[in-house]
Amino acid sequence: MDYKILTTETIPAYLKSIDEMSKIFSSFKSLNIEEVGDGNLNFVFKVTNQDKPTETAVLKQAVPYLRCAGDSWPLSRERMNFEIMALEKHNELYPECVPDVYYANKNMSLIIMQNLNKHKIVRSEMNEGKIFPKLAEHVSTFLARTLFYTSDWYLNSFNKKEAVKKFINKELCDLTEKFIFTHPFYDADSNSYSPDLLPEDIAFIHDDKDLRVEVSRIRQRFMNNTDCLLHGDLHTGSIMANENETYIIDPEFAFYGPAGFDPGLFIGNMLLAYVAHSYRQKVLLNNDSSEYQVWILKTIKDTWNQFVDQYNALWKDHIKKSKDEFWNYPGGIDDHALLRQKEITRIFQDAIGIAGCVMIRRTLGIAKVSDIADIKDTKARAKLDRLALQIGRALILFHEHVHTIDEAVAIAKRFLPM
Ligand code: ADP
Ligand code: SR1
Ligand code: MG
Repeated sequence: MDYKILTTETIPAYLKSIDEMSKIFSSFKSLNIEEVGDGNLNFVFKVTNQDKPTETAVLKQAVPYLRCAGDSWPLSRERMNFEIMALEKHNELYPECVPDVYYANKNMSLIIMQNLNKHKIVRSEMNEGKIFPKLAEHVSTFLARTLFYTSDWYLNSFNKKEAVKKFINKELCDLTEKFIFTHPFYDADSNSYSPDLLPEDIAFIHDDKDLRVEVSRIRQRFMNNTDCLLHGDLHTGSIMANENETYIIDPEFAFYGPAGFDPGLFIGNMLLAYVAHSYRQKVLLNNDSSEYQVWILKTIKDTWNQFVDQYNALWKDHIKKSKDEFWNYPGGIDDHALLRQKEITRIFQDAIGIAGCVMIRRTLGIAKVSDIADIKDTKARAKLDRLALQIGRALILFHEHVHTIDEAVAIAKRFLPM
């Protein structure tokens, strides 16, 4: 079928025409279709058989433009091909935390997948002060498996290079290069600033030459380092969860890049939530304790530390099982520990620099986060923006000087004690 943009009206007939859908829906007569897309790029529909509500699915389709900017900003639909390929890989590596894909069609730039109707977007829930007890465990496992099993430490050189080629995601990498690593650091047209943020707050970032140097170095590593397959957009809006389960969705930015990128996005977004809760907790949730901020920082630390443990264990196990002749000598596995430690430190420092970029891009750049941007009191919002800028800048400038997650978190606490 040639590409057509689907609508709530045309979806039932389209689904009926697909053989695979008869496994999901026993009838197509009374489907309820609801557009629920709140992301920046695509359209997402929930489809439910009103006669049998357990028969349900989510249809996600890419349109040939950037949804949040409208059709004046063309963007090829190729992004859906990357989402399809990445979901397939993620499902192979960690099926418990990735939605089942029922059907995918590259011509139509769409996927039909499991409706995560028992799960909610983590960012929105965190805004309300909800705790996710398994978040660190699941996110760290996702990171360890996806970053290790797609890297040269595991794959043979030919397969790795084939995979890098398959995941050359030029357009979405270009968005990241512009919107995370470039525009927020000067007065670009695409930026937007919250109403009460003062010119000197913006100049604090835009006039800092050392910051431009460091950001350019981080962007250069992003553009040239093909460590492993990344999710590419692993923020708290790409995670759906409940108390027991966690799902990682929306990997259309997937590409081969530096291993620190995904952990850095996660840490940066969690730190934005930490900043937001210095206001949300007291004013919106009417709670004077800092318990929630404590949970956020603990989750950051647990995620990183559990990632390191699992990444190390996968790597060590692989070296043992593969009997890699390079390390296969008495004491070889102990010597290998030094390589693991140096490599993890490199990933960590990259992640901290990227977390800093995330905090600045979500404050001055085109795409905000609801944690802070939804706060109506513009004076309070500007205060949070200022904190995000201060913490983000410090993380970028000092990323090569921190060695533990506790040190990185201490930087955030220095600007914003609980
Ligand atoms: P975009 O690519 O535009 O960012 P997302 O993949 O982030 O789109 O999806 C947008 C929204 O659609 C999510 O925030 C979530 O509310 C909803 N959504 C996406 N996938 C699912 C799913 N499998 N089950 C339930 N809701 C989903
Ligand atoms: C204009 S695209 C803005 C952002 O939305 C996506 O979720 C990515 O984070 C991208 O940078
Ligand atoms: Mg999204």
